[in-house]
Amino acid sequence: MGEAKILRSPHPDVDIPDTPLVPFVLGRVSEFPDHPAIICGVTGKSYTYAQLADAVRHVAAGLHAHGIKKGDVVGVVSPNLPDFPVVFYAVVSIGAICSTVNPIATAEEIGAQFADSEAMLIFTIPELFEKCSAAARLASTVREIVVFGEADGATPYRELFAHGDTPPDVDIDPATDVAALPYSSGTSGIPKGVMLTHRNIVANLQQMQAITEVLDSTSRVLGVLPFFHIYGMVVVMGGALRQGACIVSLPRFDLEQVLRVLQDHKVRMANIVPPILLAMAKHPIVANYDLSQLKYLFSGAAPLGAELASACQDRLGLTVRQGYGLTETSPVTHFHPMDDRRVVLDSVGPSAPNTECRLVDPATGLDCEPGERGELWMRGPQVMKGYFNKPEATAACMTDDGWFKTGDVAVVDELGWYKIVDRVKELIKYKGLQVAPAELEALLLGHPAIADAAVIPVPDPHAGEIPKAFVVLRAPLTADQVMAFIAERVSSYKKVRQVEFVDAIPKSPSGKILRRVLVEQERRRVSS
Ligand code: 4UV
Repeated sequence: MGEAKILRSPHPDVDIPDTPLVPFVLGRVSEFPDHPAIICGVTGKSYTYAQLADAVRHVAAGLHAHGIKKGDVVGVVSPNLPDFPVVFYAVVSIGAICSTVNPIATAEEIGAQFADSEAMLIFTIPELFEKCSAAARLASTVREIVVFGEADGATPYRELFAHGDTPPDVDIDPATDVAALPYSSGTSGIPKGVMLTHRNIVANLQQMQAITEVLDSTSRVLGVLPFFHIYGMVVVMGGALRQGACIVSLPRFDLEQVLRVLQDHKVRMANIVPPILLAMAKHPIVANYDLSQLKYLFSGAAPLGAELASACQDRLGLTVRQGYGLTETSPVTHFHPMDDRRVVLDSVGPSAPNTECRLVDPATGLDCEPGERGELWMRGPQVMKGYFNKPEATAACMTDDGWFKTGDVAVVDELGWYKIVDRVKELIKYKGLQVAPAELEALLLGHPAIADAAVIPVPDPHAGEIPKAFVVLRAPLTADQVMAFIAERVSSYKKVRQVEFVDAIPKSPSGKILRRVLVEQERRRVSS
C-alpha cells in the first residue's frame, strides 16, 4: 500500500459541542421566543420559536405515552409542513430515531423502508393515510399511524398533545445514539438506512456555520427542498432553526408559488437544486416578481453548471453558492465561502472544517498525485455510524480507520478547491433525488418478457440525469410497455425514461453488471 496523502481542510477546526441534537438546534429559543420559526407559504399556518419548542415537548410527551422509547424508529411520510420539524425534533428529543420517506413513494416503497427500519409508529397527512396503512401491512412492527388532522382508523395528531409537556428525561450519548435514519443507496444496491448520530448532525451544523451565519433571527429562508431528504432535513431545517431564522415552507415545488413566497416573504436565502436554478435563470415569469431581497441562492445535491450559475447571478443580482455532500456525511463536506469574493462556480469549494479528504485511484487503491482524478474519501465527525443492520455494506464503504468512500470522482486544485468530475458508483440523480439502478433492474427482471436488464444515468438538461434501461428481451415488448411497467411500480421521479434493446448486458466474469461499459458507450454516442 502506498502512503495516504491526506488533504486537510484550509479552515481551522471548530469545536463540536458534546450535546444531543435538540438542545443544540432549539437551545437559543429564549433569545427570540416570539419570532416566527416556520410559516407555511400556502396556508399561513405558523409556529413561533416558543410555540415550536412547546409543541416539541408536548409531542415528545405524547410519543412516550404511546409507548415510544429510546432507540425505537418513528417514520415520517409528509410533505414540508410546519409540523414536520415538530415531530422530527420531538422524536429525536426522547432518544427515538426519525426515519423519513418521500411522501410520493408508493405503498410498497414505504413498506419496504419501514420493514427494514423496524418502524413502530408513522406520522403522515390524512391524504396519505390509506397508502401508509397499506405500507404498514408490509411492515409488521408498525402499530400506530398518527395523522396531522383526522382520518378513520388513525390517531389524530392532537391526541399526542393531551399528555402534558414534560417528556421523560432520557440519557442520550451523542456520539453513539442514532437520531436520524434517512435512506440512501450508497455506492451500490438498494436503499439502506443511514445511521446518523446526534453528534454527526450537531457536528455538521457547527461545520456549516459559515453557510448559515448569513442568516439571523430576522431572516427568512425558503423551505421548498423536501425535509425528508438530508439536504432539507439538516441544511435547511436544522441550519435555519439553529440560527433563529424563519423557514417559509412549501409542500411541493411550483415555480410561481416559489417566486411569490420569495417576493412576499422577502426571503434572504433559498436553498435549491440545479433544476430550480435553471428555472430562476431562464424562465420568463421570474421577471414578474420583485426578488430584490433575495441575496443568496445555495445549490447542492447535483452538479451545478458554471455558465448557468453565473447567468442566474447576473439576471437576479445575487450570490450563487454551492455545497456538496452525501446522506452518509450528514450531508455537508464541501462548500463555497459565503462572502463576496468571486468563486469558481462549478467547483464545490474546499472541504469543511474538521474534514479530511483523500483522492484514491479505485483501480489500484493508491492515493493520487496532485492534479489527478481519484475517488473522494472523507473522514470527519459528520461521517455516519454505518448502515442499519448492513455490516457488509458498511464495511464496503468505510475503512477501519474511519475513511468513508464516496463513490464520487474529484480533482483538487492548488488552493484546495474540489471539483466533482464523475461517479464510480451506480447512483442516478434525478433533480437531486436518488434513484438506485439496482431497484429498477430488480423490477425489470420481474417482467416475464425481460431476460436481463441494466439501468444507468444519462444526462438530461432539465433533470440533470434520467434513468435509461438496457433490456434483453425473451418475448416481444415495446419501449413504451417497458416504461409503463416500471411507472406503475415506482415513485414518479424514479421512472425509466429511455429504453434501448440489446442482445446482452456486459457482465464481469463473476456476473456483476458492468454499468461503466454502458456509461462510456453512451458518452461516446453523445459526443460523436
Ligand atoms: O445522498 P445524497 O442524496 O445527498 C445529497 C446531499 C446534498 C447536499 C450536500 C451538501 C450541501 O451543502 C448541500 O447543499 C446539499 O444530495 O446524494 C449524494 C450524491 O449526490 C451528488 C454526489 O454524487 C453525491 O455522492 N452530489 C451532491 N452534491 C453535489 C453532487 C454537488 N454539489 N455536485 C455534484 N454532485
